[in-house]
Amino acid sequence: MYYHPEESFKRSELDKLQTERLRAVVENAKKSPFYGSLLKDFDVSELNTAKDITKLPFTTKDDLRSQYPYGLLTRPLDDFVRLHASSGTTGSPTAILYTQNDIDLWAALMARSMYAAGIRRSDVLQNTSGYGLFTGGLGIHYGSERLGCLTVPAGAGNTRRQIKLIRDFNVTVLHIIPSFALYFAQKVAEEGFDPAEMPWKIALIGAEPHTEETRQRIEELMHIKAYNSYGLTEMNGPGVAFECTEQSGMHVWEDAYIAEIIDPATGEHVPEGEIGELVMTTLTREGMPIIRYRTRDLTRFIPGQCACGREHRRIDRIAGRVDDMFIVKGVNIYPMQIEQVLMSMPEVGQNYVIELIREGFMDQIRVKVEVKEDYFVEDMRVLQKLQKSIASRLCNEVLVTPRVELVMHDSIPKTAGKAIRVVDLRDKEEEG
Ligand code: DLL
Repeated sequence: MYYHPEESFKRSELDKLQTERLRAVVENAKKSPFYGSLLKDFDVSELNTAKDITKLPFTTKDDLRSQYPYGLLTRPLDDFVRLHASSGTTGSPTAILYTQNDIDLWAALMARSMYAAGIRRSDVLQNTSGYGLFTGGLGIHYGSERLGCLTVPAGAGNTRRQIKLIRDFNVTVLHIIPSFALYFAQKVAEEGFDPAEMPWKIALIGAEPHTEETRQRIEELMHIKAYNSYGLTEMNGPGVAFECTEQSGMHVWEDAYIAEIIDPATGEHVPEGEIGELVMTTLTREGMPIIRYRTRDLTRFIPGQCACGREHRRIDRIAGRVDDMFIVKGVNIYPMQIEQVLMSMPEVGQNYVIELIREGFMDQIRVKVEVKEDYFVEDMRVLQKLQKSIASRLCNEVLVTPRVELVMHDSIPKTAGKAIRVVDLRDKEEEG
Protein backbone atom coordinates (compact mmCIF):
# COMPACT_ATOMS: atom_id res chain seq x y z
CA MET A 1 0.00 0.00 0.00
CA TYR A 2 2.90 2.35 0.76
CA TYR A 3 6.17 2.81 -1.09
CA HIS A 4 8.36 3.25 1.97
CA PRO A 5 8.05 1.56 5.42
CA GLU A 6 8.34 4.86 7.31
CA GLU A 7 5.11 6.05 5.67
CA SER A 8 3.19 3.64 7.90
CA PHE A 9 4.79 4.92 11.12
CA LYS A 10 2.39 5.80 13.91
CA ARG A 11 2.58 9.21 15.56
CA SER A 12 4.60 7.90 18.50
CA GLU A 13 7.12 6.23 16.17
CA LEU A 14 7.45 9.40 14.13
CA ASP A 15 7.98 11.49 17.26
CA LYS A 16 10.71 9.12 18.46
CA LEU A 17 12.44 9.06 15.09
CA GLN A 18 12.26 12.86 14.79
CA THR A 19 13.83 13.32 18.22
CA GLU A 20 16.71 10.97 17.42
CA ARG A 21 17.28 12.53 14.03
CA LEU A 22 17.03 16.08 15.33
CA ARG A 23 19.85 15.43 17.78
CA ALA A 24 21.96 13.96 14.99
CA VAL A 25 21.17 16.91 12.72
CA VAL A 26 22.34 19.42 15.31
CA GLU A 27 25.56 17.48 15.92
CA ASN A 28 26.19 17.29 12.20
CA ALA A 29 25.23 20.92 11.52
CA LYS A 30 27.79 22.09 14.05
CA LYS A 31 30.48 20.90 11.63
CA SER A 32 29.55 23.77 9.29
CA PRO A 33 31.07 27.21 9.83
CA PHE A 34 27.64 28.85 10.21
CA TYR A 35 26.02 26.48 12.73
CA GLY A 36 29.40 25.77 14.32
CA SER A 37 29.43 29.30 15.64
CA LEU A 38 25.65 29.74 16.04
CA LEU A 39 25.19 26.53 18.08
CA LYS A 40 28.57 26.51 19.79
CA ASP A 41 27.07 26.43 23.27
CA PHE A 42 24.02 24.32 22.46
CA ASP A 43 24.00 20.89 24.05
CA VAL A 44 21.89 18.29 22.23
CA SER A 45 20.91 16.76 25.59
CA GLU A 46 18.47 19.69 25.75
CA LEU A 47 16.50 17.98 22.97
CA ASN A 48 14.33 15.50 24.84
CA THR A 49 11.50 15.48 22.31
CA ALA A 50 11.10 16.87 18.81
CA LYS A 51 9.04 19.68 20.35
CA ASP A 52 12.24 20.96 21.97
CA ILE A 53 13.17 22.19 18.50
CA THR A 54 11.85 25.56 19.71
CA LYS A 55 15.04 25.85 21.79
CA LEU A 56 16.98 26.22 18.53
CA PRO A 57 17.33 29.47 16.60
CA PHE A 58 15.67 30.13 13.23
CA THR A 59 17.59 30.20 9.97
CA THR A 60 16.51 32.85 7.46
CA LYS A 61 17.00 33.51 3.78
CA ASP A 62 19.37 36.32 4.79
CA ASP A 63 21.49 33.80 6.73
CA LEU A 64 21.75 31.64 3.62
CA ARG A 65 22.71 34.67 1.55
CA SER A 66 25.33 35.83 4.01
CA GLN A 67 26.80 32.30 4.12
CA TYR A 68 26.84 31.95 0.32
CA PRO A 69 28.34 29.82 -1.12
CA TYR A 70 29.82 27.30 1.35
CA GLY A 71 29.05 28.49 4.88
CA LEU A 72 26.53 25.74 5.64
CA LEU A 73 28.51 22.77 4.34
CA THR A 74 29.39 20.10 6.89
CA ARG A 75 32.03 18.33 4.84
CA PRO A 76 34.71 18.93 2.20
CA LEU A 77 33.59 20.14 -1.20
CA ASP A 78 34.85 16.90 -2.76
CA ASP A 79 31.91 15.08 -1.18
CA PHE A 80 29.32 17.09 -3.11
CA VAL A 81 27.91 16.08 -6.48
CA ARG A 82 25.07 18.52 -7.30
CA LEU A 83 24.04 22.13 -6.90
CA HIS A 84 20.63 23.77 -7.27
CA ALA A 85 19.62 27.37 -6.72
CA SER A 86 16.29 28.78 -5.61
CA SER A 87 14.33 30.73 -8.16
CA GLY A 88 14.78 33.91 -6.19
CA THR A 89 11.05 34.72 -6.06
CA THR A 90 12.19 37.51 -3.77
CA GLY A 91 15.75 38.83 -3.97
CA SER A 92 18.95 37.13 -5.08
CA PRO A 93 19.26 33.32 -5.25
CA THR A 94 20.79 30.97 -2.72
CA ALA A 95 22.63 27.76 -3.58
CA ILE A 96 22.03 24.30 -2.09
CA LEU A 97 24.66 21.57 -2.48
CA TYR A 98 23.95 17.83 -2.28
CA THR A 99 26.10 14.78 -1.60
CA GLN A 100 25.37 11.55 -3.49
CA ASN A 101 23.55 10.27 -0.44
CA ASP A 102 21.44 13.45 -0.32
CA ILE A 103 20.48 13.00 -3.97
CA ASP A 104 19.52 9.35 -3.33
CA LEU A 105 17.38 10.20 -0.30
CA TRP A 106 15.68 13.03 -2.17
CA ALA A 107 14.92 10.77 -5.15
CA ALA A 108 13.38 8.24 -2.74
CA LEU A 109 11.21 10.96 -1.18
CA MET A 110 10.05 12.01 -4.63
CA ALA A 111 9.31 8.42 -5.64
CA ARG A 112 7.30 7.94 -2.47
CA SER A 113 5.36 11.16 -3.12
CA MET A 114 4.48 10.07 -6.64
CA TYR A 115 3.44 6.63 -5.45
CA ALA A 116 1.15 8.26 -2.87
CA ALA A 117 -0.53 10.17 -5.72
CA GLY A 118 -1.28 6.86 -7.46
CA ILE A 119 1.65 6.75 -9.88
CA ARG A 120 3.17 3.33 -10.61
CA ARG A 121 6.21 2.09 -12.53
CA SER A 122 4.01 1.32 -15.55
CA ASP A 123 3.27 5.04 -15.92
CA VAL A 124 5.00 7.33 -18.39
CA LEU A 125 5.86 10.71 -16.88
CA GLN A 126 6.55 13.85 -18.90
CA ASN A 127 8.31 16.62 -17.03
CA THR A 128 7.43 20.04 -18.44
CA SER A 129 9.60 21.92 -15.91
CA GLY A 130 12.68 23.72 -17.01
CA TYR A 131 15.80 21.65 -16.33
CA GLY A 132 18.70 23.44 -14.77
CA LEU A 133 19.14 25.12 -11.42
CA PHE A 134 15.38 24.80 -10.77
CA THR A 135 14.66 21.67 -8.73
CA GLY A 136 11.43 20.94 -10.62
CA GLY A 137 13.57 19.55 -13.46
CA LEU A 138 16.09 17.05 -12.07
CA GLY A 139 14.26 16.64 -8.74
CA ILE A 140 11.12 15.29 -10.37
CA HIS A 141 13.18 13.45 -12.99
CA TYR A 142 15.23 11.42 -10.51
CA GLY A 143 12.14 10.60 -8.46
CA SER A 144 10.26 9.38 -11.50
CA GLU A 145 13.17 7.19 -12.60
CA ARG A 146 13.55 5.86 -9.07
CA LEU A 147 9.90 4.80 -9.12
CA GLY A 148 10.64 3.09 -12.42
CA CYS A 149 8.53 5.24 -14.74
CA LEU A 150 9.57 5.91 -18.30
CA THR A 151 10.54 9.55 -17.91
CA VAL A 152 10.32 12.13 -20.69
CA PRO A 153 12.50 15.17 -19.90
CA ALA A 154 10.59 17.48 -22.24
CA GLY A 155 11.58 20.63 -20.38
CA ALA A 156 9.70 23.92 -20.51
CA GLY A 157 7.87 25.52 -23.42
CA ASN A 158 7.31 24.31 -27.00
CA THR A 159 3.73 23.20 -26.54
CA ARG A 160 3.50 21.50 -29.95
CA ARG A 161 6.41 19.21 -29.21
CA GLN A 162 5.01 18.54 -25.74
CA ILE A 163 1.70 17.45 -27.27
CA LYS A 164 3.42 15.23 -29.83
CA LEU A 165 5.49 13.49 -27.14
CA ILE A 166 2.43 12.99 -24.95
CA ARG A 167 0.52 11.37 -27.81
CA ASP A 168 3.39 9.36 -29.28
CA PHE A 169 4.56 7.91 -25.95
CA ASN A 170 1.21 7.59 -24.19
CA VAL A 171 2.18 9.91 -21.39
CA THR A 172 -0.01 9.17 -18.38
CA VAL A 173 1.50 11.64 -15.89
CA LEU A 174 2.40 15.28 -16.42
CA HIS A 175 4.53 17.32 -14.09
CA ILE A 176 3.34 20.84 -14.76
CA ILE A 177 3.24 24.22 -13.04
CA PRO A 178 -0.42 25.26 -12.48
CA SER A 179 -0.23 28.49 -14.50
CA PHE A 180 1.32 26.56 -17.40
CA ALA A 181 -1.35 23.85 -17.07
CA LEU A 182 -4.09 26.41 -17.67
CA TYR A 183 -2.27 27.76 -20.69
CA PHE A 184 -1.39 24.32 -21.98
CA ALA A 185 -4.99 23.05 -21.74
CA GLN A 186 -6.04 25.96 -23.95
CA LYS A 187 -3.26 25.26 -26.46
CA VAL A 188 -4.13 21.58 -26.71
CA ALA A 189 -7.69 22.52 -27.67
CA GLU A 190 -6.43 25.15 -30.13
CA GLU A 191 -4.23 22.55 -31.80
CA GLY A 192 -7.41 20.61 -32.47
CA PHE A 193 -7.04 17.88 -29.83
CA ASP A 194 -9.72 16.94 -27.37
CA PRO A 195 -8.14 16.97 -23.88
CA ALA A 196 -10.51 14.12 -22.94
CA GLU A 197 -8.86 12.00 -25.63
CA MET A 198 -5.32 12.58 -24.39
CA PRO A 199 -3.62 9.61 -22.65
CA TRP A 200 -2.89 11.57 -19.45
CA LYS A 201 -4.51 10.65 -16.13
CA ILE A 202 -2.52 12.46 -13.47
CA ALA A 203 -0.99 15.92 -13.20
CA LEU A 204 1.43 16.85 -10.46
CA ILE A 205 1.00 20.56 -9.93
CA GLY A 206 3.17 22.67 -7.68
CA ALA A 207 6.01 25.17 -7.44
CA GLU A 208 3.66 28.16 -7.25
CA PRO A 209 0.64 29.19 -5.22
CA HIS A 210 -2.73 28.28 -6.67
CA THR A 211 -6.25 27.98 -5.34
CA GLU A 212 -8.64 25.05 -5.13
CA GLU A 213 -10.63 26.79 -7.90
CA THR A 214 -7.55 26.66 -10.13
CA ARG A 215 -7.06 22.97 -9.40
CA GLN A 216 -10.68 22.29 -10.31
CA ARG A 217 -10.32 24.26 -13.50
CA ILE A 218 -7.21 22.30 -14.49
CA GLU A 219 -8.99 19.03 -13.75
CA GLU A 220 -12.03 20.01 -15.79
CA LEU A 221 -10.16 21.51 -18.74
CA MET A 222 -7.66 18.67 -19.00
CA HIS A 223 -9.80 15.75 -17.85
CA ILE A 224 -7.10 14.84 -15.40
CA LYS A 225 -6.60 14.36 -11.63
CA ALA A 226 -4.34 17.10 -10.29
CA TYR A 227 -2.28 16.58 -7.13
CA ASN A 228 -0.66 19.40 -5.23
CA SER A 229 3.08 19.11 -4.66
CA TYR A 230 5.02 21.40 -2.35
CA GLY A 231 8.69 21.93 -1.89
CA LEU A 232 11.47 24.47 -1.89
CA THR A 233 15.10 24.37 -2.90
CA GLU A 234 16.32 24.99 0.64
CA MET A 235 14.60 21.71 1.66
CA ASN A 236 15.94 19.85 -1.45
CA GLY A 237 13.14 20.87 -3.83
CA PRO A 238 9.85 19.07 -4.60
CA GLY A 239 8.97 16.07 -2.42
CA VAL A 240 8.66 17.93 0.90
CA ALA A 241 4.86 17.66 1.15
CA PHE A 242 2.57 15.91 -1.28
CA GLU A 243 -1.08 15.08 -1.73
CA CYS A 244 -2.09 11.44 -1.61
CA THR A 245 -5.00 10.11 -3.64
CA GLU A 246 -7.42 11.52 -1.02
CA GLN A 247 -6.55 15.04 -2.29
CA SER A 248 -7.17 16.50 1.13
CA GLY A 249 -4.01 18.37 2.00
CA MET A 250 -0.32 17.58 1.60
CA HIS A 251 1.47 15.08 3.85
CA VAL A 252 4.77 16.42 5.11
CA TRP A 253 7.27 13.53 5.13
CA GLU A 254 7.99 13.78 8.80
CA ASP A 255 10.77 11.19 8.88
CA ALA A 256 12.75 13.56 6.63
CA TYR A 257 11.56 16.98 7.84
CA ILE A 258 10.20 18.70 10.93
CA ALA A 259 7.50 21.21 10.07
CA GLU A 260 6.36 23.96 12.41
CA ILE A 261 3.87 26.77 11.91
CA ILE A 262 4.60 30.05 13.63
CA ASP A 263 3.20 33.51 13.95
CA PRO A 264 5.57 35.43 11.63
CA ALA A 265 5.50 38.44 13.94
CA THR A 266 6.31 36.69 17.24
CA GLY A 267 8.03 33.48 16.12
CA GLU A 268 5.77 31.48 18.49
CA HIS A 269 3.82 28.40 17.37
CA VAL A 270 0.23 29.20 16.36
CA PRO A 271 -2.60 27.08 17.81
CA GLU A 272 -3.15 23.81 15.86
CA GLY A 273 -5.17 24.44 12.71
CA GLU A 274 -4.42 28.16 12.42
CA ILE A 275 -2.58 29.76 9.53
CA GLY A 276 0.97 30.93 10.01
CA GLU A 277 4.44 30.77 8.51
CA LEU A 278 5.82 27.32 7.74
CA VAL A 279 9.22 26.62 9.30
CA MET A 280 11.14 23.57 8.10
CA THR A 281 14.11 21.52 9.30
CA THR A 282 15.93 18.87 7.27
CA LEU A 283 16.34 15.60 9.20
CA THR A 284 18.21 13.47 6.69
CA ARG A 285 20.32 15.79 4.54
CA GLU A 286 23.95 15.18 5.47
CA GLY A 287 25.89 17.70 3.40
CA MET A 288 23.96 20.88 4.09
CA PRO A 289 21.50 20.53 6.96
CA ILE A 290 19.21 23.50 7.59
CA ILE A 291 17.54 24.06 10.95
CA ARG A 292 14.23 25.91 11.45
CA TYR A 293 14.19 27.57 8.07
CA ARG A 294 11.65 30.39 7.76
CA THR A 295 10.01 29.54 4.44
CA ARG A 296 7.84 32.71 4.33
CA ASP A 297 5.04 30.42 3.06
CA LEU A 298 1.68 30.67 4.79
CA THR A 299 -0.29 27.54 5.58
CA ARG A 300 -1.84 25.57 8.45
CA PHE A 301 -1.77 22.03 9.74
CA ILE A 302 -4.97 20.23 8.81
CA PRO A 303 -6.34 18.76 12.04
CA GLY A 304 -7.33 15.09 12.20
CA GLN A 305 -6.13 12.08 10.29
CA CYS A 306 -6.14 11.41 6.58
CA ALA A 307 -8.35 8.61 5.24
CA CYS A 308 -5.26 7.10 3.56
CA GLY A 309 -4.00 6.02 7.00
CA ARG A 310 -0.68 7.87 6.90
CA GLU A 311 -0.05 9.74 10.13
CA HIS A 312 2.43 12.17 8.60
CA ARG A 313 0.75 15.52 9.25
CA ARG A 314 -0.89 17.38 6.41
CA ILE A 315 -0.47 21.03 5.50
CA ASP A 316 -3.12 22.96 3.64
CA ARG A 317 -2.43 24.45 0.22
CA ILE A 318 -0.16 27.48 0.49
CA ALA A 319 -2.32 30.56 1.07
CA GLY A 320 0.43 32.92 -0.05
CA ARG A 321 3.79 34.16 1.10
CA VAL A 322 4.41 36.45 4.03
CA ASP A 323 5.97 38.92 1.57
CA ASP A 324 3.11 38.59 -0.95
CA MET A 325 0.65 40.56 1.05
CA PHE A 326 -0.05 44.07 -0.08
CA ILE A 327 -2.01 46.75 1.67
CA VAL A 328 -4.47 48.88 -0.26
CA LYS A 329 -6.63 51.44 1.50
CA GLY A 330 -5.62 49.94 4.80
CA VAL A 331 -6.77 46.44 3.88
CA ASN A 332 -4.39 43.44 3.81
CA ILE A 333 -4.80 41.55 0.55
CA TYR A 334 -3.25 38.31 -0.69
CA PRO A 335 -3.10 37.51 -4.42
CA MET A 336 -4.72 34.11 -3.83
CA GLN A 337 -7.92 35.81 -2.63
CA ILE A 338 -8.14 37.45 -6.04
CA GLU A 339 -7.33 34.25 -7.91
CA GLN A 340 -10.01 32.39 -5.99
CA VAL A 341 -12.69 34.79 -7.22
CA LEU A 342 -11.44 34.94 -10.80
CA MET A 343 -11.05 31.19 -11.29
CA SER A 344 -14.57 30.55 -10.03
CA MET A 345 -16.11 32.67 -12.82
CA PRO A 346 -16.75 30.79 -16.07
CA GLU A 347 -16.31 33.91 -18.23
CA VAL A 348 -12.78 34.46 -16.97
CA GLY A 349 -10.00 33.02 -19.13
CA GLN A 350 -6.79 31.31 -18.02
CA ASN A 351 -4.58 34.24 -17.12
CA TYR A 352 -4.66 37.39 -15.04
CA VAL A 353 -2.29 39.90 -13.49
CA ILE A 354 -2.65 42.16 -10.46
CA GLU A 355 -1.10 45.60 -10.82
CA LEU A 356 -0.49 47.87 -7.87
CA ILE A 357 -0.95 51.45 -9.04
CA ARG A 358 -1.16 54.90 -7.53
CA GLU A 359 -4.20 57.09 -8.08
CA GLY A 360 -3.48 60.55 -6.76
CA PHE A 361 -2.16 59.86 -3.27
CA MET A 362 -3.94 56.54 -2.90
CA ASP A 363 -2.78 53.04 -3.70
CA GLN A 364 -5.16 51.04 -5.82
CA ILE A 365 -5.24 47.64 -7.49
CA ARG A 366 -5.90 47.07 -11.14
CA VAL A 367 -6.72 43.54 -12.13
CA LYS A 368 -6.19 42.67 -15.78
CA VAL A 369 -8.36 39.71 -16.60
CA GLU A 370 -8.37 37.61 -19.74
CA VAL A 371 -11.90 36.89 -20.95
CA LYS A 372 -12.68 33.57 -22.63
CA GLU A 373 -13.06 33.85 -26.39
CA ASP A 374 -16.75 32.91 -26.37
CA TYR A 375 -17.53 35.70 -23.94
CA PHE A 376 -15.48 38.39 -25.66
CA VAL A 377 -18.35 39.87 -27.62
CA GLU A 378 -18.58 43.18 -29.43
CA ASP A 379 -21.48 44.43 -27.37
CA MET A 380 -19.94 46.87 -24.89
CA ARG A 381 -22.88 46.52 -22.51
CA VAL A 382 -22.22 42.81 -22.02
CA LEU A 383 -18.55 43.44 -21.29
CA GLN A 384 -19.33 46.31 -18.95
CA LYS A 385 -21.71 44.08 -17.04
CA LEU A 386 -19.03 41.43 -16.72
CA GLN A 387 -16.49 44.01 -15.61
CA LYS A 388 -18.85 45.25 -12.89
CA SER A 389 -19.67 41.77 -11.75
CA ILE A 390 -15.96 40.87 -11.39
CA ALA A 391 -15.28 44.12 -9.51
CA SER A 392 -18.15 43.57 -7.10
CA ARG A 393 -17.20 39.93 -6.40
CA LEU A 394 -13.63 40.98 -5.79
CA CYS A 395 -14.85 43.71 -3.45
CA ASN A 396 -16.84 41.13 -1.47
CA GLU A 397 -13.68 39.09 -1.04
CA VAL A 398 -10.98 41.72 -0.47
CA LEU A 399 -13.12 44.62 0.79
CA VAL A 400 -11.84 47.22 -1.67
CA THR A 401 -13.17 47.74 -5.18
CA PRO A 402 -10.35 47.21 -7.64
CA ARG A 403 -10.16 48.58 -11.16
CA VAL A 404 -10.96 45.71 -13.50
CA GLU A 405 -9.63 45.71 -17.05
CA LEU A 406 -10.92 43.05 -19.41
CA VAL A 407 -8.44 41.90 -22.03
CA MET A 408 -8.61 39.40 -24.86
CA HIS A 409 -7.80 35.78 -24.25
CA ASP A 410 -4.09 34.94 -24.55
CA SER A 411 -3.12 38.62 -24.49
CA ILE A 412 -1.29 38.70 -21.14
CA PRO A 413 2.28 37.59 -21.83
CA LYS A 414 2.99 34.10 -20.46
CA THR A 415 6.19 34.07 -18.44
CA ALA A 416 8.47 31.05 -18.74
CA GLY A 417 8.35 29.12 -15.44
CA LYS A 418 6.55 30.50 -12.44
CA ALA A 419 3.82 33.06 -13.16
CA ILE A 420 4.33 36.63 -12.00
CA ARG A 421 0.94 37.51 -10.51
CA VAL A 422 1.62 40.90 -8.95
CA VAL A 423 3.35 43.82 -10.63
CA ASP A 424 4.09 46.93 -8.62
CA LEU A 425 3.70 50.01 -10.82
CA ARG A 426 3.29 52.49 -7.97
CA ASP A 427 6.50 54.33 -8.64
CA LYS A 428 6.28 53.91 -12.39
CA GLU A 429 3.09 55.66 -13.39
CA GLU A 430 0.85 58.35 -12.03
CA GLU A 431 -2.85 57.89 -12.59
CA GLY A 432 -5.31 60.70 -12.51
O1 DLL B 1 9.47 25.46 -6.54
C1 DLL B 1 10.31 23.34 -5.74
C2 DLL B 1 9.22 22.65 -6.46
C3 DLL B 1 9.41 22.27 -7.78
C4 DLL B 1 8.03 22.34 -5.82
C5 DLL B 1 8.41 21.58 -8.45
C6 DLL B 1 7.03 21.65 -6.49
C7 DLL B 1 7.22 21.26 -7.79
P1 DLL B 1 11.76 26.99 -5.35
O2 DLL B 1 11.98 27.40 -6.75
O3 DLL B 1 12.86 27.13 -4.36
O4 DLL B 1 11.39 25.45 -5.28
O5 DLL B 1 10.48 27.74 -4.82
C8 DLL B 1 9.94 27.45 -3.57
O6 DLL B 1 7.71 28.02 -4.33
O7 DLL B 1 8.64 28.55 -0.95
C9 DLL B 1 6.62 28.41 -2.31
O8 DLL B 1 6.52 29.80 -2.15
C10 DLL B 1 6.41 28.06 -3.77
N1 DLL B 1 5.77 26.75 -3.90
C11 DLL B 1 6.34 25.56 -4.14
N2 DLL B 1 5.40 24.60 -4.22
C12 DLL B 1 4.20 25.19 -4.01
C13 DLL B 1 2.85 24.74 -3.95
C14 DLL B 1 10.32 24.85 -5.91
N3 DLL B 1 2.50 23.47 -4.15
C15 DLL B 1 8.71 28.29 -3.34
N4 DLL B 1 1.89 25.65 -3.68
C16 DLL B 1 8.02 27.93 -2.04
C17 DLL B 1 2.22 26.94 -3.48
C18 DLL B 1 4.45 26.56 -3.80
N5 DLL B 1 3.46 27.42 -3.54
